[in-house]
Amino acid sequence: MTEVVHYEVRQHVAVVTLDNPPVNALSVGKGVLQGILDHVKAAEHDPDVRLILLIGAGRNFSGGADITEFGKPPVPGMATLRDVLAYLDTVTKPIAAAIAGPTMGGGLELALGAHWRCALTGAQIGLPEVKLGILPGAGGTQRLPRLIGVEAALPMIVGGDPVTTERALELGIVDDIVTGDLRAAAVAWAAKLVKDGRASVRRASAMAAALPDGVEADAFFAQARERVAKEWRGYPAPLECVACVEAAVKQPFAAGLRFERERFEHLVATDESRALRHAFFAERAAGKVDGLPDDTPVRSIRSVAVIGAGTMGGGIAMNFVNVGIPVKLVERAPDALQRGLATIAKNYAATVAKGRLAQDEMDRRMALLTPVDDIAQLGDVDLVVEAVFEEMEVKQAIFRALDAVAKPAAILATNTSTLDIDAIAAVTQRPGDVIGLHFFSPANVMKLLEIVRGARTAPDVIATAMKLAKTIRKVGVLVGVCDGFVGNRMVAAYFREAAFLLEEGASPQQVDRALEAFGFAMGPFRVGDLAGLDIGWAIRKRQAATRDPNERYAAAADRLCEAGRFGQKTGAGWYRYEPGRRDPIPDPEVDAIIVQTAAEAGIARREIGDAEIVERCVLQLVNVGAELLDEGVAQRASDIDIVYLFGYGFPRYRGGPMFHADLVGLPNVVAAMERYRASVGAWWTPAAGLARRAAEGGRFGG
Ligand code: 3H9
Repeated sequence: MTEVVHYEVRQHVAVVTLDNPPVNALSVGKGVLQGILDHVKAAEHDPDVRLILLIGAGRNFSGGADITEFGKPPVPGMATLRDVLAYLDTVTKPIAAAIAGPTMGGGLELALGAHWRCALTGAQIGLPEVKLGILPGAGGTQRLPRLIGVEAALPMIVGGDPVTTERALELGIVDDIVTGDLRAAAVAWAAKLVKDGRASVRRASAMAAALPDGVEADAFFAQARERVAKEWRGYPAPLECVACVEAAVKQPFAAGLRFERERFEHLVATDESRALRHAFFAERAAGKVDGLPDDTPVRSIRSVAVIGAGTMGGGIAMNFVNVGIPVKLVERAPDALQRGLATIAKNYAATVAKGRLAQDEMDRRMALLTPVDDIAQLGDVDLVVEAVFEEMEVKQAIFRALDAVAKPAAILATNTSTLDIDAIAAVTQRPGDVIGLHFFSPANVMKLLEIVRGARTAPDVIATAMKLAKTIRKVGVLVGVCDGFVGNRMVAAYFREAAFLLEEGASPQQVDRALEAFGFAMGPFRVGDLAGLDIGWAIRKRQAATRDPNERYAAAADRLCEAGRFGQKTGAGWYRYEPGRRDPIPDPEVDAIIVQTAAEAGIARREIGDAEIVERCVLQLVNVGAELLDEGVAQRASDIDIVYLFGYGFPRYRGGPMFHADLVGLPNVVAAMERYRASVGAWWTPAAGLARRAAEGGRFGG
C-alpha cells in the first residue's frame, strides 16, 4: 500500500504531509485519516517537536472528505475525520496548517482544527458541502463562526462559494500569506512562529461564535431563514446550515457538534444529496470520451472565426474573446456586421454598468474582435464556427468555401441544432476536421455545449473540442448525430406532451406551475413565449409534408402563431404580456383556442392533476433519453443528465431526468408508461433499453 501520509521533523516542526492525489481527499478507506491521526499522536509525544504542521503534497491542501465513500459502511479500525478533529482538540502542542490550492469541505475543517493557518496566494478556501446537498459535518459549522464571526461565516456555509487567500486573511481564516515554494515557505513560517514565541495553542472550539454588536440572535436567524428559503427553494441543506450556525451561537461546542452531526447524517441520506453528488460526478464524467486515450493530441486553438453575426454568432464570439482568443466575426452585409458588433458592445456595456466588468477589460475584449466580410479571409484561423441560418444548402455552401480557404488542420465547426453534420462534412475534402459545436442561447451565458461528433470526425478534433469547452468555461458533452441531438430531441417530446395535456384539459398556467413546482426554472409554455413561438412554427411548416397524418398533432401552437402571437416579443403567446413587464398573464383567448383545437381533434377534456402533468412530461424526457442511449447518440445516461442540468433548467437537486428515473425505479417508470400507452396513446411505448433494464432490475446508472 503506498503511503498516503508522510512524516518528518524539521527545525522542531513535525511535518505531516497528506499525499493522496489528485486532490488529497480525506479518505477513510485508504487510511489518510488514520495516517494523520497516527502521525499527530507521534508528534504530540516526541519531545523534539514544538509544533505540528499539516500540509498537502501536490498542488493543494485537501479537497475534503472522499465523496465516493458517502453512504458506504464504516471501515473498522480506520479513523474518520471526526476522530482526527476530536484528537486535535486534545493536543497540547500548537498545530498549524499550510493551505494551498483548493482547500475545501473537510479539508478546510481539518485546517480549522489547527490553531494557526498560513496560505499560499491562489488558494480557494471554502465549505462547498451545501452544493452536494449536505453540510460541513466535521465541525465546520461550529468552528468557522467561532473563528471569524457569524456574519462572515454564514454565507460561506450556506452558499458554499470559496474565498481567495487574500479574502481569507481579511476574514481571519488564515493568519499569514506565504509565497514561493509552499513546503519550504510553510516550514520556515512555522519554525518562526515557534522561534518568536507566537505559537500558542488557540482552539477555535474554545471561542464564542459572535454576532455583530447589537444584533439579536433570534431576529438574525429568522431573517436568514427567510432569505435562504426563498433563494434555495427545493434544496433542504441550506436551511439546515442556518440551523447549525444558530446552534454554534446558542449551544456549547460539544452540543453544537452533536447537532451538526445529526443534521449531516439526515441530509446525506436524502434524495437531493444523492442527486447533487450524482451531478458532481456526472459533470466530471462528461469530460471523458470512451475509447479516446488520455494522451490523444489536441490542436492548439489560438484564433477563431465565427460566421454569422446574429444573436447566436455574436454570443459565440463573446465566449472566445472573454478568454483572450481573437475572433474574426464574419458577415457579408456591412450593416449586419455593424449591428452584430453593436449588440456585443451593448451586452458588455450592460455588464460594465452592473459593475461586474471593468471598462478597460471590455475594451480589451472588443479589440479582439475583427469584423470580416468575406470567408476568403479565414485562411489563418485555427477554428471556424459557422452560425448562420438553419438551412442545409446555405451551410453546405459555406463549408465548400471554407474547405477551399482554411489552412490544413483548421477545425471546421457548425453550430447547427438540427441538421446532419455528416451531410455538411461530406461537401468538404476533410470530413475528419468537421464537428458540431452546438451552443445554447444566449450563447455567452448558457453553460452547455453539445459537441457533435460526425461519423468521420477525427479523434484529435474531438479531444480538442472537449478541451476547448473547458477553456471557454462551458460544460462540454459529446453526442452523436441525430435530429435535435440529445437536448432538443428530448425537449421536443416534452413540449409535445405538454401540448397534449392542454388538449386533454390542462391550462398553460397549470402545466407551467406543476413543472415549476417540480423544480424546473420555467415551465414549457413560459419557455416557449420567451424563445419565440415562430421558430417552432417555421420548423413544423417545413415538416408538414412528411408528417404521418395518423399521428396525433396538437394544433394550438400553430393557431397562436397564425394569430400573430409569437410570445413575449409580440406581447402575446401562450400568455399575454403588458408593455414593459415580463410576468405572464393567463389569457381567455388562449383557453378558447385550446378548447377549439381539442374539439376538432375529438378529444374530451377532463380534470388533470399536477402529478400526471409532471409524470407525463418528465417520463417523455426519460424515454427519449433511453432511445438516445440505445442508439449510442449519448455515451452514458449521466451525460444526458448534464445536458438537462446545464441546458434546460432541470432542477439540479433532482440530478437530471435519467437519475430521476433511477430514483423512481425503472419498473415503476415502465408501469406508468404502460398505463399511459393504454389510456393516452401508442407513443408511450417504452424504449427497448428502458424495458430491458426495468425487467432486469437495472438502472441507467452513470
Ligand atoms: C466533505 O468534505 C464532508 C465533510 O464536511 C464531512 C465529513 C464527515 N472526493 O474536479 P476535478 C476527484 S464533502 C472524491 O476534475 P479540479 C474528481 O472526481 C467534500 N473525489 O479537479 C476527479 O476524479 P476523476 C467537500 C474527489 O482541479 C478528480 O478528483 N468538498 C473529490 O478541476 C479531479 O477533480 C468538495 O465538495 C472528493 N472530495 O478541481 C470539493 N474532489 O479524475 C469537491 C475531487 O476520476 N471537489 N475528486 O474524474 C472540487 O470541487 C474539485 O474537485 C476541486 C479540484 C476544486 C477540489
